Amino acid sequence: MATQDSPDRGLENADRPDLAEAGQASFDKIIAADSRIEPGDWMPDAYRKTLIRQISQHAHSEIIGMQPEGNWISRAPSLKRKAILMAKVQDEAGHGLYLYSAAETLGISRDVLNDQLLAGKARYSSIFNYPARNWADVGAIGWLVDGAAICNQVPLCRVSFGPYGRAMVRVCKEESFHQRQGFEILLELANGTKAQKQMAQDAVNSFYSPALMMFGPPDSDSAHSSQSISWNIKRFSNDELRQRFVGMIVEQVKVLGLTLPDHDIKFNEETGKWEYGELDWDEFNEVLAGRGPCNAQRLAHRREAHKNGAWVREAAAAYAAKKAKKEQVA
Ligand code: FAQ
Repeated sequence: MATQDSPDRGLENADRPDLAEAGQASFDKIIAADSRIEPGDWMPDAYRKTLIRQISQHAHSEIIGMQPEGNWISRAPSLKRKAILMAKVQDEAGHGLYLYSAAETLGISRDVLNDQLLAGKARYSSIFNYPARNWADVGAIGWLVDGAAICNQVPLCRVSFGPYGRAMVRVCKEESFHQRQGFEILLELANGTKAQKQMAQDAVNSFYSPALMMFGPPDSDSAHSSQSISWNIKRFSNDELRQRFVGMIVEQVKVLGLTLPDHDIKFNEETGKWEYGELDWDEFNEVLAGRGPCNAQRLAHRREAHKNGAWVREAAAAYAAKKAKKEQVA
């Protein structure tokens, strides 16, 4: 049983069966009114579990997602580009922190979540297991990866769980700047020499499919979608958001003077939906199984960074203890 001090306190309703009937009725009413569940409210165990799963995966994605671009801070082509990229990577650390905090309000500790990540037991977005090979890839990450993230996350501002939705509002504002910086990198390369334009095109070719796969498996294979939609966690299905994203980038790529590596993209007037070519879902499943191009490297790097940061955590804890003692005396 979870105790008040255990890291996963409050994860189950089993401790208070007397609250179940009234709690469920109140929860159903809040969801039906499209209003917000707050951390102190009764919620079904499965709702809490789903949110912890999604929010923690999202937080881990932000933290691991710092790596592909972080590698380029020291190699950015100018001081201005370096400053912009540093700000972006710092934002991602901040997003991870808001999200871990939102997950903590559900009764799980950040230490437990971090241990799950370091042990290789937690998921993070498939996209961050692809390499950033050159500066054009940094541009494609900003334009396509942050672009897909915005498309997925704007509806999450209206998620039924209060702390997650409020965190998303700020995250989305920052993601918009991230996407613009990526687009601008690609625009400059696309208007540069022939070789630079080719670099930009190669980067778009590499990141197009992995970015589309960020939205998750096709609806027919999405285990969690229908339940999450009924709880107002997801507002749209994976395929709906993927189609919306294709519609966005199909126009933006024209401004870049580049092309998308997919000849099957078209708007179907009858269904009102964007159609695109087959995606390689075997590749997606391989990445999810830990066998993508950079899975091992990303986790090894995170473990090393955690180890190297031990002295900072110890110093912060010692300072907090000293401060608390001082306040007690005063
Ligand atoms: N990668 O039933 P569904 C960013 C898993 S942040 C890995 O459809 P669901 C910012 C899924 O977990 C990017 N795993 O799942 C940035 C489940 O496995 P499980 C992160 C994936 O939850 C930019 C299974 O497949 N964003 O980019 C993926 O209903 C640049 C079945 O799937 C978020 O996390 C995937 N792509 O829908 C940072 C947004 N897709 O848990 C740095 C919040 C699916 O049963 C640099 N999350 N899976 O073992 C969501 O909106 C949802 O969780 C989905 C998946 C849409 C990702």
